[in-house]
Formats: sequence, C-alpha cells, structure tokens
Amino acid sequence: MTIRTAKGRFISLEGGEGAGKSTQLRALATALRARGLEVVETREPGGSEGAEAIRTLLLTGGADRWSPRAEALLFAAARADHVEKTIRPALDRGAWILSDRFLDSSRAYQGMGDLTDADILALHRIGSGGFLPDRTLFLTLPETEATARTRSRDGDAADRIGGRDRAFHLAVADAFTRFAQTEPERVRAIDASGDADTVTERLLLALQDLLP
Ligand code: T5A
Repeated sequence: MTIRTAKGRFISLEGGEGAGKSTQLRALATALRARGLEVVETREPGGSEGAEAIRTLLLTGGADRWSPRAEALLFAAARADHVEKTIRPALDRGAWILSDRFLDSSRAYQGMGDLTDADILALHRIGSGGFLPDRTLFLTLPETEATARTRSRDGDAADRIGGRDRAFHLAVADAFTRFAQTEPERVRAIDASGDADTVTERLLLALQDLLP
C-alpha cells in the first residue's frame, strides 16, 4: 500500500503597490482550500509575532528613520523570524503557505541602491539559510492602473516605503521583471489587469504543475 504524505508548498506573491497581491492572496487561499489543502495566509514584513513588531518599525515614521543598510537588515531579521516561526513549521506539516511579499521584495526595494542584489542574497543566506519559495507570482499592472487602485482605497496616504517617488517604484517594477526573466522556473510574471476572478484564474494556471 502506498502512503501519500501531503507535500507543503511555499508560494510568494510579489509586485508593486496596488497590484492586487492581498486581494489575490485571499482568493487563491479560498480556491486552494476548496481543493482540500491546508492553507496558511501570511505577509511580509510580518507573519510572526516578532516580525509584525519589526513591520511597525519599518513602515512608520519619517522617510529617513532608517539608513538603507539598517532597513535591509531589519527586513532580513523579520524574514528570519517569519521563516523559522511560521513558514517552516507549516511546510513541515504539509500546508500550502501563501505569503504577500517575501525575499524578492527586499531584492527589488533594498537591493538596487546602497546595497546590491548580492548583498541582499547574502543577508538572506545568513538570516534564513537562503530559503526560497517553490513559486513566486509577480503581479504586473501598468503604473497608472496601480495608482488608481491605491488612490481609490487610500487617497494620498502611503506608508514610509510606498510613499517614495515614481522613479523608485519604476525601478522596483524593472527589478521584478528581471527576476522573472532570469529565474523563469520560480518567478512567473502574471498580468494583474482585468477583474479579480480572471486574475485568480491566471494565478491558478501558474500553479497547476505544483498542485496535487
Ligand atoms: N517592502 C516589503 C520592502 O521594501 N522590502 C521588503 O522586503 C518587503 C517584504 C509593504 C511595504 O514594504 C515594502 C514594500 C511596501 O512598500 P504593505 O502595506 O504590505 O507594504 O503593502 P503592499 O504590499 O504595497 O500592498 P498594497 O496593499 O498597497 O497593494 P496590494 O496588496 O498589491 O493590492 P490590494 O489587493 O490591496 O488591492 C489594492 C486595491 O485595488 C483593489 C482592491 O480592492 C484594493 O482597493 N483591487 C482591484 N480593483 C480592480 N480590479 C482588480 N482586479 C483589483 N484587485 C484589487
């Protein structure tokens, strides 16, 4: 007799502000639960008690509250706690973990200024043993549409990092696009325009080969 053991999967959703990551994470979780899978919904920065405390430090306060190096270290520290306390235990029991952002956000937001991509990957090796998602879904949306979505939700309010200028956010989008080009097996660029249900179908298609 063959004994089937559940295989956990770790999926991250990435993209710029307002691309629809949180909306799609909830929809994907519902779709995967309907297939009988245990699903853990989590986010970064955050996802564990310690990392949520670090989230507040990172996303509030003045633009220059942290130096670029201190900021990158705080993200790496939050991620180390998130991986150890939330993600690995859930994976070990065979759950699917959906994370709203993960390492690629640090590579895109912190790894193209004072620090390089290699620096961010080195911090991740130290903090989290280089642990990577099984798949990363990068939601792409023209900047004008993403801005319209966040404006209709938040008005002009933005957090400490989201409030950075347009050039910064365009560079972030370019970085995510590069990751999808250089790591096509792990990172899939998904069109996030159109209605939410259509986007969810595209995401499920990009996970099809991992589904039991
Ligand atoms: N960060 C994070 C780093 O710099 N380094 C790191 O390592 C990490 C992990 C986190 C900030 O931290 C930075 C990046 C960020 O600046 P956050 O509060 O978690 O910030 O917020 P974001 O991740 O930026 O997410 P947002 O909430 O802004 O956007 P989402 O989650 O992409 O979008 P969502 O789902 O909330 O949707 C936005 C609006 O659009 C609507 C929704 O209802 C909502 O009102 N919407 C749609 N409207 C029309 N059609 C659709 N298909 C829609 N889908 C959603």
